[in-house]
Amino acid sequence: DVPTTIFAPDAPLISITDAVAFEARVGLSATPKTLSPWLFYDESGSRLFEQITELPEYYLTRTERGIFAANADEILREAALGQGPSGKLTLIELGAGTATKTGILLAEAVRQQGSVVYQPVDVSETALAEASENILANIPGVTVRSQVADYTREALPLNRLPDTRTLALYIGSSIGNFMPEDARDVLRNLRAQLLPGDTLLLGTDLAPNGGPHANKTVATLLAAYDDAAGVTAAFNLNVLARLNRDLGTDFALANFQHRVRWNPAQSRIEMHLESVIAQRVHVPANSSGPAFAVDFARGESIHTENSYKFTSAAVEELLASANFKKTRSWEDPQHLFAVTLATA
Ligand code: AVJ
Repeated sequence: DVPTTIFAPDAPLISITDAVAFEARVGLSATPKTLSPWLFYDESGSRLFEQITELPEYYLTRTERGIFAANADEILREAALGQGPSGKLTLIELGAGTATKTGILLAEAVRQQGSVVYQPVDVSETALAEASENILANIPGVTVRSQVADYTREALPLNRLPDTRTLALYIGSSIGNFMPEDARDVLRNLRAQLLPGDTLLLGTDLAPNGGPHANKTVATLLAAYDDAAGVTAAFNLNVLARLNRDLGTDFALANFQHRVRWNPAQSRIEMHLESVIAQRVHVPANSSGPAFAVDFARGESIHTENSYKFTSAAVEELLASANFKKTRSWEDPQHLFAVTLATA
């Protein structure tokens, strides 16, 4: 269930280490300082994210899984509507990671149509290997065709049979990491590779609801990103450990603190790493340029992640901006999370 490593859409196409060097140079020289969330997902960051998905405060993963479990039958029937009688849905998943939640949908597709082709796309070869091993061992009837690719840049490997529709899965609230214009561009890129009648299933975390009977308050959100066990803090700080290892920077992790803010104007959770003292950090020369120093004032922070929270109107609008038409959506009984089906 680890999300794909997402490259900043405007970074040049280069190796992972070069991309880390480029991101660090651009982000740490900027005002305010930033680092892209894809930098979280090295090996230990990916392991920490798996732990986050099991935390009591982090409701997202288990809630989306519950929506799939309750509605897989309807979701797949709706996606298959209008398909030729001999056609079968093919499922493709953007940023599949280890695809733990996808199994529910795949099993249902096998139940409805006898067999299914599943094409997970991810930049992590090891995640894809784990995904296909799990699926092949547990769900008979699935043919897995993994593709190592960065879906924000590369065309998807769609090999179609006549009468067959594609259901693209973009789940796990991965879209929430993108600024609105970038989110629209990712969906437009996907849309350009689909045919009329193909569908997209999009998973989005919902904005807090107002009023005295709200199921989701700002406090719910803050707790989900600042858990009592400190796993999310470790996940956030791990980005500095990664830069130390990959680039030879000298971040002292004890001099930074995990901070979470709700930004109501942008409807997003923000994660920051706040410098607890005035300090200077050194970045050695690398493929992206010469050595440089980064000065932090006490209390200054690095903005490491945005996690956008959507109203159902905002989801529909985002889909429309990429030329998708919402057909149906499903939510959990507490309206924490939404899964939306849209047609190309
Ligand atoms: C993987 C982007 C959906 O935004 O909730 C979890 C990442 N960050 N805890 C999210 C994350 C902090 C997660 N996404």
